[in-house]
Amino acid sequence: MIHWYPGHMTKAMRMIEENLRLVDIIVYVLDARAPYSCINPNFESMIARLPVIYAVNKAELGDKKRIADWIEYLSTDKRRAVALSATTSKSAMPILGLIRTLCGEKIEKYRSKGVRTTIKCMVLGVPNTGKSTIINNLCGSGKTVTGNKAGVTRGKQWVRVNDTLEVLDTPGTLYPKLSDQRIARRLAYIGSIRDEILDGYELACSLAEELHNLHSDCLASRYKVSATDGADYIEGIARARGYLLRGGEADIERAAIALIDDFRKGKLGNITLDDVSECI
Ligand SMILES: Nc1nc2c(ncn2[C@@H]2O[C@H](COP(=O)(O)OP(=O)(O)OP(=O)(O)O)[C@@H](O)[C@H]2O)c(=O)[nH]1
Ligand SMILES: [Mg+2]
Repeated sequence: MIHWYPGHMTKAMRMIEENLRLVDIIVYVLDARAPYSCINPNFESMIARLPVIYAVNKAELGDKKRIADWIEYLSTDKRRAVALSATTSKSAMPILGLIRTLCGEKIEKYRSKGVRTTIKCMVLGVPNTGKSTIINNLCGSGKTVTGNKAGVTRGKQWVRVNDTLEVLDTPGTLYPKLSDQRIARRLAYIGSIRDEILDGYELACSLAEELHNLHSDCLASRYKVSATDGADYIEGIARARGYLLRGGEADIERAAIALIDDFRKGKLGNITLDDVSECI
């Protein structure tokens, strides 16, 4: 069972709830490799009254067609969705236009009174999806701390993006009951769950099986192995790479780390695991 809901997330959830009444709009950050798995069921009722922009981030690592399907699915009257790669300069800028559109009424109300208002935006999402990186991209500077592991941001941080926009960075949050273990595994593959609490070998076996079912050739072309179950793939990767222990036994722990790392870095191709027709 994969389960991760440390104390700092309980605190973060409380902070998020308290600050929701102060904000006009939500930027909800999803990882393009598993957008559906990044949707926290606990947020739905909390954010129902607010306009939402789904930022489908790390898009350069995902599958274009599947991302386009998610953008279409997530876009409604009060909600918009945009694909971006926040590590690329200015890639997050379309968010500013969407904020202006979705908060147009408030901006107009104040403008008609001759007052300039500041829109307040909360950035939400599971850990490691790129929330802080998106804020830095919008500001054009490193105002928030980012890092390639889950749980980098620990407290709230208001950041002024420009004269009319302030954004609140929040710690990545999961939910107490990760009862759907397929979702839990996908969150683990993308680095939203602390690696220290995961069984790397088990995780790599299930990733190999998911990849085999989705695009078996991505494993064959990178590692020159073919297999039908996860354990055989990991063993094959270890042998193909020469990861051997004394006595010639395959170093499956090392092969497991290599597979997960390659997936996270996009070395297995552009992959989006969640598919609209399968998830909804
Ligand atoms: N490849 C890729 N990496 C990205 C992108 N955006 C962010 N990252 C990387 O993803 C990692 C996590 O980014 P953060 O901005 O710290 O993520 P966060 O959502 O704030 O994470 P927490 O604060 O832990 O919840 C960092 O290593 C970023 O450089 C992107 O568009 N593409
Ligand atoms: Mg952060």
